[in-house]
Amino acid sequence: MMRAVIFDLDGVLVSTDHFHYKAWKQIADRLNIPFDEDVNNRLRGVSRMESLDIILSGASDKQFTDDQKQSLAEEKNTVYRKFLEQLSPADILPGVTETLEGLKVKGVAAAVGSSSKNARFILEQVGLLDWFAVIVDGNQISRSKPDSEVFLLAASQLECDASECLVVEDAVAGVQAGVHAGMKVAAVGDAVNSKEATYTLQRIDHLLKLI
Ligand code: B16
Ligand code: MG
Repeated sequence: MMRAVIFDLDGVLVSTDHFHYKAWKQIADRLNIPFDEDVNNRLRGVSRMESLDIILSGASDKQFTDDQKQSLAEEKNTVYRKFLEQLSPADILPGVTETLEGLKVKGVAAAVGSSSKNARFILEQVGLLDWFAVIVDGNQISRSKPDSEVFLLAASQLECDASECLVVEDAVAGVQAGVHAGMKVAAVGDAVNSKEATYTLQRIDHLLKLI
């Protein structure tokens, strides 16, 4: 029996990838490193520092110290946080509120499992914070998706077994993280082509039929 749904945040509940893109683009352009939507897609579900490493791998002729990388990541986050200030309830993705309402009616717990250190701020900005019994984000984990840590920690805080949790993910790395955790995974958005997902959802509220 499914007792909890653990939602990824970015790309599932709210989409902030255009803000990630604009913030990273400023830095990549200044450093003369190629950066486009394809590279940006590879950053989905991946931590900030690992995202920076992926971007910097496009400049194999340049070397960066750890301090320089730290400061580039901080610079990106400052620009990104400024964009996040524009978020409002209008940015909640279609079907999300109906899905959360449906889960509440069925008595199924809702949680968030996100790689983002800004997850709480984003949820607060769009007014979704109170819907979730548990929120595990990038501040509480040491290993990024596709590692299972974020989802296993959420399950443990929910006091649920992994087999009682369904993960909803938009990133291939996130689908893998859910599978590694021993959970069923519903793929939405960019992840629908993942062969590893248990279910593929054209609309997030269709998950109510799976519970
Ligand atoms: P931050 P998710 C992820 O969120 C994003 O998909 C990914 O692009 C980003 O690099 C990562 O959070 C870290 O974000 O810089 O805010 O800590 O999809 O796991 O909710
Ligand atoms: Mg995501």
